Amino acid sequence: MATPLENWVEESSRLTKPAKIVWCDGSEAENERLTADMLRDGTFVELNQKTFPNCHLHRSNPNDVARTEQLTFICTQKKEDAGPTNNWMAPVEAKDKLRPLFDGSMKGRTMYVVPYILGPEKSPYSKIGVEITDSAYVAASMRIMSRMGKAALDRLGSSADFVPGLHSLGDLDPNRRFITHFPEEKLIWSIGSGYGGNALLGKKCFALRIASWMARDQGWMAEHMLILGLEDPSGKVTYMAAAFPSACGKTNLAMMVSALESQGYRVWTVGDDIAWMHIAADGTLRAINPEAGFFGVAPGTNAKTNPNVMTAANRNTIYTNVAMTSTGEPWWEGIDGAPADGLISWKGEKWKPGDGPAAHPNARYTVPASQSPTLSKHWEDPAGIPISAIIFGGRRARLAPLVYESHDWQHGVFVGATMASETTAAATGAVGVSRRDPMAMLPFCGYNMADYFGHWLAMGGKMKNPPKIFHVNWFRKGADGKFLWPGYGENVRVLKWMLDRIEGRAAATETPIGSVPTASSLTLDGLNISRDTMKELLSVDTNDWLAEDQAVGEFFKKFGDRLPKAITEEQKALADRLTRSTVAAK
Ligand code: SAT
Ligand code: MN
Repeated sequence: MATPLENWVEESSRLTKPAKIVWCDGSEAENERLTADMLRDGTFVELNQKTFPNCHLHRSNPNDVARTEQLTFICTQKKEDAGPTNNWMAPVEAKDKLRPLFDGSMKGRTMYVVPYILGPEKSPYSKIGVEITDSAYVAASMRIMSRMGKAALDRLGSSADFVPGLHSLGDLDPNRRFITHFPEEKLIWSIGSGYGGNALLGKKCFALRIASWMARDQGWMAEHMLILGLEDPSGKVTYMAAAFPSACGKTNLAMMVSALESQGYRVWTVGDDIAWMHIAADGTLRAINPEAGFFGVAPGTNAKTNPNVMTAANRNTIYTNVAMTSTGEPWWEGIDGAPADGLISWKGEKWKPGDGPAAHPNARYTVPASQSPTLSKHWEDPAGIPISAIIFGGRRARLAPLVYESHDWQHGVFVGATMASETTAAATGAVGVSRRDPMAMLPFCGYNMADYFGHWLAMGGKMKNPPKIFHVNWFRKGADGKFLWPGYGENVRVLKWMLDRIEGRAAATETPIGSVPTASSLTLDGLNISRDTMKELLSVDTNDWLAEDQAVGEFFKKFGDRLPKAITEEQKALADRLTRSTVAAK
C-alpha cells in the first residue's frame, strides 16, 4: 500500500506534471549530480575551486532577491485566527487561486522530493517536513540547511506525521507569486519565487509559521532566535537566545569572537536564526536549533565583523547574489579590501564604480553549521540546551539604551511585544523605516499575534525559573548620526553583564523601562569609549519613552479585545512609572 508521502507526491505530480521525479537521499553523490546539472544549465556559476573548494554562486532573478511579505499569506478558516498582522486568505480561495498556477508548472522540469528533519536527528523535539520543488538550487540549499534525505525518510517510515510543502518556481512573475500557509492542515504552498525564505520551505514557512501554530497547540515555542553559549573563566557555559529581526546581526552575534577572550569569556554557537524551546520535566526551558546551516547576509561580513563565518564559508558553501572577482572569488560591499578590476556584479555584468552595489544588499551565504569554528559541542544534544536569558533587540537609532533588563517574565513579554526595528533589505520594500516587530516575529508568526502574546505569558507560568528577559540596541546613534557602540565582538561585554545579572553580581540602575547597567558594572577595559558616550548609550529619556508608550498603545489597538489584559496592564504601568519619574524630576 502506498504511504501518505507517496500519495502526496503522486497527487502533486498529477497537478504539476514534471518530466521526472527525483527522491533526494542527501548523499554526496547526489549533491555532485545536482551541482553538475546546475553548472551545466547556468543555475550555478563555479567559484575558484582552489581557494573556495566546492563553493558556487547562484544569481537569482533580479526581481526575486528577498522575502516578499505582501505576498505571504496565513490561510485559516477564520480571518481572526490569522490576526491583524498577517495577510489572510480563506483556504479554499487560496487553493483555487494557486491550483491553476501549479497546474503543469513543472512541465519539462525535474520534481525533487526533499525529505528533511528539523532539529537533531535523535531529538524527540525534532520534526519532519517534505518539500516538493522544481528548483535544484532549493534542493541543494535544503541539504545544507536541514538534515535532508535518507535520515528523514528513515525516521518518517510510513507515518503521515510530516509537514508537506509544495514549491514551484512557476514563471517567477511577482504577479503570480504566493507564499501560502495552511496551519490548520499543516501544509505549505509556495509558487513564483526561488529565493531563500520564500522557497526553502523548511525555514520560515515550517520552522516558524507552521511551527509557531503547532507550538501554541502543544505548549512549546518556535521563535526567531539565535542560540549562543557564553563561557566564563571557570569554563561554565550559560546559554542565551536572542530575537532580532532579519539582517540585524543574529549570525554575527551567534558566531562572535569575544573581545573578552583574554579574560576567559568565549561565545559558542548553537544556532543563528531559529530556536524551538520546550519546558523540560525539571521546569527549565530547553532549546534546539531546528536548522543545520546558516543562511546569512554577506554584505558587511569581514574578518572583523565575523571572522568565524569567513573561515566557515570558504568551502561547501552556496553564495547567492554576491559579486565575483576576476579570479572567481566571492565579493561584497564591506568585505576587506576595495573592489579590484574585473569585478562581476550580482547580476552577472561587468561592474564599475558608480554602478551601485556590486553585491545585492541581501546577498547571502548558505554554509553548513558543522563548519563553524565556534560550534558548541552541545548543539545537537537531543534534549536541547538550557536557556538562562532571552534577549530582544532591533535597530533603533534613538530611544532604546544599549541594554536593559525587564522586571520579570510578564514585563519581559511586554518588552518583546513592543519591539520595533528599522526595516532591512531582507524583505522587499523600503529600507530603514521603523516598524513594530514583536519578538522579531511580525513576518513569521503563523497565527493571531494577540494569542501569541497570550501563549508567551502562559509559558512563563509553567517554568520553574523562567529565563531573565533583556533588551539590547547595538544601533543607537549620536547627534552626528554615527553609531555610539562599536558592536560585533564588543557585544560580549553586554552578554557578560547579563551573565553577571543572572548570577546576582552586577549592579543596575532602576529606570521606568527596566534596569540599566551602572557605568561601572559593564566591563569596558580595553575599549576606547568615552564616559559621555557611555552615558548617552545608557540614557533613558522619559519624554521620548512616553511618546513611545503611546505609539505602542496605538499598535495594540489593532488587536482589540483579543489582546491579553496583562499586556494592557503593563502598558499602563509603564505610562505610570514614566509620568511619576517626570514629575519627580521637576
Ligand atoms: O530569506 S530568509 O527569510 O530565509 C532570511 C531572513 O529574512 O531572515
Ligand atoms: Mn531570520
